[in-house]
Amino acid sequence: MIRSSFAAVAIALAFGSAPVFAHGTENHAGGWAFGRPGAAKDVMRSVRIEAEEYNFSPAEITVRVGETIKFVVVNHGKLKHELTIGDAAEQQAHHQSMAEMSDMKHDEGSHEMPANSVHVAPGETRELIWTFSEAGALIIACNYPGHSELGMTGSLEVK
Ligand SMILES: [Cu+2]
Repeated sequence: MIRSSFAAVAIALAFGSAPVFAHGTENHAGGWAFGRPGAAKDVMRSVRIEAEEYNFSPAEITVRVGETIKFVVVNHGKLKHELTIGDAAEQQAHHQSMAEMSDMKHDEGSHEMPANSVHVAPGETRELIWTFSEAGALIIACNYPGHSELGMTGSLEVK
């Protein structure tokens, strides 16, 4: 618990965001400040993201305000990975919630993944559709414990 808190703070610091101790946008019923889950019929383009231990490629993505993007996440690694879209506070909140769960719970799928995340098993390809409503500097991250610290993060700029 202490370790994961430090890790989350490290992520927030690494991305130069403030405030470090802000609570994430956990009130998902009220939506996300940076956008919303998109519909397949609204997809304007796809962005393919390759995941492996421990990086995303590309790690720098730029989208435009108003765009609905289909992220196609391919896991070439030997471990499960996930991709979460969010601001620093959102990433910190999800990082902590995943750190508090056992692997067994991940496997059972008992953890309800928020709509801004997608889990991808080794060899699988999964999609995440998102509509970006506001300009800003977002982050993509894999929040499996330890992964973002080892490099599974990237920048997602909304222009
Ligand atoms: Cu990962």
